[in-house]
Amino acid sequence: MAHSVREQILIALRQRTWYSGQELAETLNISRTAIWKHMQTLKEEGYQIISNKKQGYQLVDEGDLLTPIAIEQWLTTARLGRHILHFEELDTTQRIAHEQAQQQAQEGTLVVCDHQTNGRGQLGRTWHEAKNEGIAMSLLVRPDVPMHQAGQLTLVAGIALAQSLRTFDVPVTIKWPNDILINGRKVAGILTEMQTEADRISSVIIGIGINVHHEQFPEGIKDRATSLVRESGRTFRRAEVVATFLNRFEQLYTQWLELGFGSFVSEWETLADRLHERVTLRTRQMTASGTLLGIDETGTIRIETETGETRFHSAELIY
Ligand code: BT5
Repeated sequence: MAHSVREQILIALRQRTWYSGQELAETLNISRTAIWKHMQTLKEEGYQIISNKKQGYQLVDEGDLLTPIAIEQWLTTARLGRHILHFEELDTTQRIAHEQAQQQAQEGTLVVCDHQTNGRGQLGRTWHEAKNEGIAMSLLVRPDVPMHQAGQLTLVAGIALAQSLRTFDVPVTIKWPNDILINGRKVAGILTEMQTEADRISSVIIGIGINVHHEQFPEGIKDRATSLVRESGRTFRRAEVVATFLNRFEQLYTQWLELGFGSFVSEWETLADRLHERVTLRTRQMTASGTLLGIDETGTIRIETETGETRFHSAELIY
């Protein structure tokens, strides 16, 4: 991907403590005045850059930006996240990702935003976002698999998200199928939506919302929601969290395409919340209680009820 001038300036500034304006101007083949103007814009965007006449410019802190260049510095993927669309404010990243999918955007296109005003959950529910506090992102993939397997991507993304958050020492677990919890409270949610053509998958949009800096949540979710900062007390850079997820997800996505979902069952179970505990589950038709046994090689949940092992393809755990 070609870098903009500002991105090239940042890449240069990251390489050493001081960079003189003259040297930057020569390297990028633009005037010193142009360099100065780009520096002002970068500062307005949130980059902390100091300067003095003798030494030039120094990048002191990159802030907590979700810009492509901020994400890219942590990215080791080959395909995923190599085309990033960043918005300061948006109704929902899912809408833009669907549009991108229809416009033949490449696999791995990522839509991120700092303030999502109308975030979507499953079944018409909403996802709460506070400006610059969390991560709202939608990833476009185009898996060549039968349609009925697309839902497994929710579980694969959940494993990748849980594993990547654990690398930050946060004790997350997965509540089947799409919630990531810390100490029983929801820290992230996943919404997978599919576009089809005839009877084939043309794209899958994996939407992920992660609470990062939130100290408080609105009425209605405040007893059930939490954030990475609240549970760990440490600081996070959202761009690093996004890239760490993408790095992991690319590996697991490839594994899923090559080996199928069966290869994830035991890993999922090690991350599962309330494994071997009693849970209650609701489907459209009924409510059932029993011991959570795990999942099968298609991603279906397995519960030991009074009548024996029962598998549910589409249901919701209630707790
Ligand atoms: C989800 O739905 O958990 C999927 C959330 C996906 C959000 C991402 S953000 C990027 C992309 N763009 C979108 O528009 N959406 C995706 P569900 O399992 O239906 O859970 C929704 C329920 O979680 C709500 O009804 C609330 O009870 C609760 N909830 C809402 N916001 C929350 C938050 N920030 N933290 C924890 N719980 C929340």
